[in-house]
Amino acid sequence: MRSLTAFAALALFAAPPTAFADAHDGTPMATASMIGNDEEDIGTVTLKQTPNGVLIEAHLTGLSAGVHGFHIHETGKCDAPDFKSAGGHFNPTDAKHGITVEGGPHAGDMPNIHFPEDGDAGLRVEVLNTMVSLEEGAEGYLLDEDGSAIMVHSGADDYESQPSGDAGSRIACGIVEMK
Ligand SMILES: [Cu+2]
Ligand SMILES: [Zn+2]
Repeated sequence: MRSLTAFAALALFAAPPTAFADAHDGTPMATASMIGNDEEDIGTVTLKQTPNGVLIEAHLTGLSAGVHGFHIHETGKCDAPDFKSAGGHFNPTDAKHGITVEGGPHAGDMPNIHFPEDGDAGLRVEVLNTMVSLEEGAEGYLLDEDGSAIMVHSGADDYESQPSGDAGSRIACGIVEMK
């Protein structure tokens, strides 16, 4: 009886990795819980690996109406209120900032998001980032030693100013975490 119990315990130990792979269909996924400057909930960002990049879907609430810079920053640390702890833009290839710039963009540069005037229902955004990866060892791996963070800014990224698009202060931040 004693040895049977031991066997059952071993089988349980072996189970979790399989269950994890099944639950996610083998596709690496990550999430970022977004917080504002007062650590309030600003919504969620999910990241899903595809053969062609990482599909990023944001559901954001409680932002001011207008255009906001939307980036991936280089460190997975969101210390309110200023979120400076997240460092600069995620930039493993030492590129220049900006979608419209020769020699750009940073891997973490993404198009601006537009929060509506009547934004009670929040905002949903989907964007494919072809320069980052959730696969360990791949170029642009987001979950490297110091991780990475999703960031929303007070103003628009002008897509050209160095080093970060003159997008104003950081108003929402979320640490990218493996799901
Ligand atoms: Cu940013
Ligand atoms: Zn940038």
